[in-house]
Amino acid sequence: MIDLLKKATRYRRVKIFQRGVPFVIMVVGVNGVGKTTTIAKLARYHQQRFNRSVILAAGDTFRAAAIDQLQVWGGRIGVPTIAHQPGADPGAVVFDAMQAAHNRGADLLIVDTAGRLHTKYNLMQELTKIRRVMQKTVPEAPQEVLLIIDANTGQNGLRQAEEFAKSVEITDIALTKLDGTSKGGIAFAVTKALGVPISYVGTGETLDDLTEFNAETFVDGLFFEEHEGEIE
Ligand SMILES: Nc1nc2c(ncn2[C@@H]2O[C@H](COP(=O)(O)OP(=O)(O)OP(=O)(O)O)[C@@H](O)[C@H]2O)c(=O)[nH]1
Ligand SMILES: [Mg+2]
Repeated sequence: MIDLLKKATRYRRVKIFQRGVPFVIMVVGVNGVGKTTTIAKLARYHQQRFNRSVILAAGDTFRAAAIDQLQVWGGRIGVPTIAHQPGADPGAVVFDAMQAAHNRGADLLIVDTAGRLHTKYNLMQELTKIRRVMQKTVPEAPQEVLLIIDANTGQNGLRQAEEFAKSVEITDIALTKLDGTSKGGIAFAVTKALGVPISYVGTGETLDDLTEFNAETFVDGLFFEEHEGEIE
């Protein structure tokens, strides 16, 4: 088990940041898994750890609150958020954001997306379109497609992952809400099914609650919790 996680981590795609070319992270996942929060955490991580300039794109135009939420986070961490009106074409938002990233010489653009799985055909179309729009400005974009999975979703998380993998090539996974009751056992199933590494772990609602995934720490966590349970 641990070997599987380690192996996936080893084969994690090398991230190449080129000067003058924005690195684009497209964040996908179903409603409520923690996409927007993880975007803010990731932006902060890249700012603090690598001193990168970041721009956010409010590609989830489906709900007005989603746009506001991203803008609030952007304000808090001091990064610009490119947004249009609710209901606007996500492709248009992403196009503007790509231009902004390019013109301002941003190192990193992180794109929020809507996660409505019930309209699978639309989801597929939307993600494909967003990708195409990105590639008009940066042919290799999105360099990272980050699937967010809520650690509490169990087997359903696996189904979600497979569904998204049909629409877009997932490169990385972030497992959120590991601070809750779940130990994140779904990590094994998803890594195995998609052959994609878990890169980040979310452990809370604040900006600092994001860590790089470490297979050993993760597996230790699984057993430590079980052991505690036995004593009770
Ligand atoms: N405990 C905990 N809560 C989290 C974590 N990540 C996100 N949340 C919470 O989960 C809820 C949903 O997070 P969002 O970031 O809005 O999720 P989303 O995927 O953008 O949701 P939609 O935009 O509605 O699709 C919020 O209350 C977050 O604070 C985490 O790692 N731990
Ligand atoms: Mg959101």
